Amino acid sequence: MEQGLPGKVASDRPKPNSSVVVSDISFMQADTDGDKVLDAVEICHNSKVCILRGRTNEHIVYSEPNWIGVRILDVQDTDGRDGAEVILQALDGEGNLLCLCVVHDANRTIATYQDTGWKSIAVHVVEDTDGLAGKELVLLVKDPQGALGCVCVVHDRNGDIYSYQDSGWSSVKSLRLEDTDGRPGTELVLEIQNVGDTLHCVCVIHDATQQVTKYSNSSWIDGRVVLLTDTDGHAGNDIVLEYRSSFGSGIDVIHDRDGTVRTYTFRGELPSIERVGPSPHRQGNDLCVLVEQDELVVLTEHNQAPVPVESCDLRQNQPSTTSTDATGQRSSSSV
Ligand SMILES: [Ca+2]
Ligand SMILES: [Ca+2]
Ligand SMILES: [Ca+2]
Ligand SMILES: [Ca+2]
Repeated sequence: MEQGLPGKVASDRPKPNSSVVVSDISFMQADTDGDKVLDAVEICHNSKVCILRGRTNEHIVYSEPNWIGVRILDVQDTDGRDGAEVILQALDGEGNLLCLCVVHDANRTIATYQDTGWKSIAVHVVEDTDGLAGKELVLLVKDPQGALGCVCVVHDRNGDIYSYQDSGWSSVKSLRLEDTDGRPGTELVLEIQNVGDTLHCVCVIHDATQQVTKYSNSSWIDGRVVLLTDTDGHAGNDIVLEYRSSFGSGIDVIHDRDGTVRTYTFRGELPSIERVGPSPHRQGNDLCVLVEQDELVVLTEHNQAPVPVESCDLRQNQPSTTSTDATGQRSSSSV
């Protein structure tokens, strides 16, 4: 935990089930100067970053005069060049954000990222989103009322910040990182709610091409992304959405690779996905789903309509490399 920081920092705490970077790192070892020898990174004097170079024992202090508090969020390669960068948030005496800063120890510089609109940010992940060397910083920026300002991606390799936003976006219910299009770079899969707290869209940010693909349906009352898995045998994970609508319920399988959606509708309450396993007909996984309380159906790309089955036993088709737990959800998937 950080030392001596004003209490306001606590409001930046992540909500459960979000993937906000929570590690307030007070000490860690990483090769920060790129010489392949571990260096020691720590918060020192409450508001400075100190690096002890492993090879030379040189002690280097990084700080700015107005930094009153500092949190180290992560240590990762963000510029694609040798050495891991130190990613930090610097705060003023009131706990307000001064900057998201990146210490490039290899060349002894600090890159500063800030914007007048960044009153509150949560750094969600450090991940390669653009398919180019170095990991990007993914931020959720909120206005003082807590409404979503933007999803911003900081490209430390060249200093570019891409801001993704839409007037209909009120809050982000979940943010997952998956390759959904089979092309370089990890996509950001967002469940976005409108002001009424109902599902506005599943929106996929393709940071590599700076494009946002919006999947929405006016009949949705409520919905949630339950699974990302490959259902069609093409590169990229497909997005499985359960929803309630004015007509009943349904499952949408979103193929972000080509922007198509396969919709299955049911009369009753929300269906429940019982198992996920390799399709006997083709590459990709089938979904076995309990619908209408007691009917089992398999959703397969092979058939347009759900296929009634007696049981969800897909075991004979499962390759030994796929780990599937008791609920049938692959452990590698974000559920
Ligand atoms: Ca080193
Ligand atoms: Ca680097
Ligand atoms: Ca990158
Ligand atoms: Ca991709």
